[in-house]
Amino acid sequence: MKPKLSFPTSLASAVVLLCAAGFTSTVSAQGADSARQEKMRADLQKRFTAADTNADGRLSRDEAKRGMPRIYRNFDAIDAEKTGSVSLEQIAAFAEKQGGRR
Ligand SMILES: [Ca+2]
Repeated sequence: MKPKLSFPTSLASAVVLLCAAGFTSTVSAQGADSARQEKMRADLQKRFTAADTNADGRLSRDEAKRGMPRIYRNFDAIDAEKTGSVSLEQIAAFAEKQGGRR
């Protein structure tokens, strides 16, 4: 089997994409909106860290029940892969979807 040597290239483009994404959200036309979203993310992170009592970076159903009841109520929807725990990313995506609903 021939080793795939494209990794550095794809890593570089991933970095570029990430930077572009960060740039776009910072200079977004809806400045107030993205500032609000950033604050929401920061709040979420704080609450997530507080709720993650065993500090493994994921929220189990029990941890959600105690620390983030709203997440607990929607646990099955967020934990779509049924892993038994949810990451901050999954919660953030869920929260943004909820917040974006008008
Ligand atoms: Ca945990």
